[in-house]
Amino acid sequence: MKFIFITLFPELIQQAASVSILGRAIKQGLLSVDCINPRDYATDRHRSVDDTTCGGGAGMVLKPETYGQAVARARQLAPQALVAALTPVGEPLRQKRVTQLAQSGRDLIFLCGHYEGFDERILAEADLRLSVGDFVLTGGELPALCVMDAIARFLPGVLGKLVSAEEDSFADALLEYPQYTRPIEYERQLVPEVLLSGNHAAIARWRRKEALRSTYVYRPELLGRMHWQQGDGTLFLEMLREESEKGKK
Ligand code: 4GS
Repeated sequence: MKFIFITLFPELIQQAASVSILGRAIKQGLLSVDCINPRDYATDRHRSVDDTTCGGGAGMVLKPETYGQAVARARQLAPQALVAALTPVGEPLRQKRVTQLAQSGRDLIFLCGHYEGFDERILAEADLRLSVGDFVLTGGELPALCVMDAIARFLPGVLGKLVSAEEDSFADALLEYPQYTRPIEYERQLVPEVLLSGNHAAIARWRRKEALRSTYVYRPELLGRMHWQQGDGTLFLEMLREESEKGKK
């Protein structure tokens, strides 16, 4: 899969894409990362990519022409690509969209702004607008890297083992259960005994219950979206009873 970043800071993308799992995957040719700098299409003496805002007020706006030409170039390199703009106005990114984009097999062109907003006519080029959360960053590069990273995990060969269909947490909208490794005692805290029991059914039940607990405690709003499995009701009630016992102590 091809990822093309339209960005004023290609070095930020190239650095991030050069290490760890993504770095290795790119070396192996499992995905590719290219950058196109709108500044390369600026024509004036100062190579400007922004201008003052129509209607007045402080702040600058990214001009449409240079980004427009950069998108045109990106489309030449990846004619079937989807164009995604990173903006707080976009659809909040969730795992569902990530797997859908990975399965589509379409290349992606990311429109990254920096400091300032896009002229609305740049956004008209985008097939989708994505946000990584309700907060404001200095640029769209980190969000675009987040999107690529999340998709890359699903491309064949990128992770050691295939990502399972149920996929850690989130596929069924539950958080992960807590995990432990050795030592069995660390700073007077023990690994839960059941995990050392070798009883695989009991371990599976414990993990499911703790996933329900984490979600209930930390992200209760996710419970509304989760897929309930056979046996979840019992585990959930047990967990609720334990939590309310804790509250009494
Ligand atoms: C996000 C975000 C963002 C908005 C870019 C202000 C520079 C900045 N993009 N998810 N101008 N959150 N973009 O904060 O996607």
